[in-house]
Amino acid sequence: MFSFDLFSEMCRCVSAGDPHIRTTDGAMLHVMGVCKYILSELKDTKDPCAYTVETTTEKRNSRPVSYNKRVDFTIGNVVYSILKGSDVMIDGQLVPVPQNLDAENIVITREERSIVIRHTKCEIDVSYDGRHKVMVQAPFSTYSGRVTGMCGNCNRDKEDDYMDGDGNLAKPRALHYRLGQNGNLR
Ligand SMILES: [Ca+2]
Repeated sequence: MFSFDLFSEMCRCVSAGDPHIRTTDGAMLHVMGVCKYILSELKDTKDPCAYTVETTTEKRNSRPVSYNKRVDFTIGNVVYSILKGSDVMIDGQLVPVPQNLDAENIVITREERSIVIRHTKCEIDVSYDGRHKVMVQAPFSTYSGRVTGMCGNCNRDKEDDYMDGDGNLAKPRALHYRLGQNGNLR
């Protein structure tokens, strides 16, 4: 039932392709609409490691699906963005890579094809290859059961990752989310 051998100490989620999301608990979600949505979030405002990772998708060519075109990682009231083509912005301003921001505990590097934004204190990694693949990784010990968003709650139960926008459990096999402009799924 469980399949976390490789990443048992991490909550790890990938959104790739057109896009398919493999949640932290191993569920597969298929998101085809064009919108901005919350991939992963810890909302606890008292926790300095609270964060939000949002992705924005776009149509490409005439295909009836969509692709990740941008990821926004918000932590400590700063928004770190990776754009299609791998440009990086901090609070909306383009910045060169690499960046080592000691005060913010942020390191931004290029690793192979991807840009990786790492919060060193909270141990959160957010990466985007500038084309379609977004990855979020955070420690299981800190975030298990506390996070929300398309990536699921990282409680090692994949069945409860199939939630619709109202928090109702959807049938896994029937789950092909088609989101509208405001289809913000949590
Ligand atoms: Ca779960």
